[in-house]
Amino acid sequence: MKKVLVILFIAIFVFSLAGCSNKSDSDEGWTISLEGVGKEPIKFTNQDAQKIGLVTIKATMKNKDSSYPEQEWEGVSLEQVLEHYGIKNYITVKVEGADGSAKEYTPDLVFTSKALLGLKVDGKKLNDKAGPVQLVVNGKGQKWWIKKVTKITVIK
Ligand SMILES: Nc1nc2c(c(=O)[nH]1)N[C@H]1C(S)=C(S)[C@@H](COP(=O)(O)O)O[C@H]1N2
Ligand SMILES: [Mo]
Repeated sequence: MKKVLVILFIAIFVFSLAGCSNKSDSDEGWTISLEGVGKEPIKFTNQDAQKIGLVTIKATMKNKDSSYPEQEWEGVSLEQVLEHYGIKNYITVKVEGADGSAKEYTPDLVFTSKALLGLKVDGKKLNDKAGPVQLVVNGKGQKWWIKKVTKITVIK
């Protein structure tokens, strides 16, 4: 009986280790509600982001004295996300954070700013205040960089 227990414990230990090692940073689970596309909200997950493909861009936050350094952001292109769901024409796309704070972005801004659902900055996961997903809006001021993105609404 003792032997069985020992083997059981070893098995549980080994399985839990395997579970941990399988999880890479970018596998961290998150869901963003994508609304205004179909009748029901779409659950856009980290797995969907991987499917569309992650990109890396250099981005700077605009500042009056332009003293913000350029950062390397990894994430999924907002434009590609919308294209993935068949959205070509829209008036604006609204991006909202967990606190309910939101901004609207025109297709032109999405394109020129290379807007990204950012997952990593300079190779590091985002902190709890901003992550797991922060909108990256290259060249725009920090009020546009919505933290803790939870909802995206397409306004057609
Ligand atoms: N979710 C969310 N993101 C946000 C905001 C907010 O209120 N909620 N404010 C924006 C503005 S106006 C600023 S100045 C920065 C502030 O980030 P900080 O609170 O980490 O300094 O976040 C931007 N992103
Ligand atoms: Mo701000």
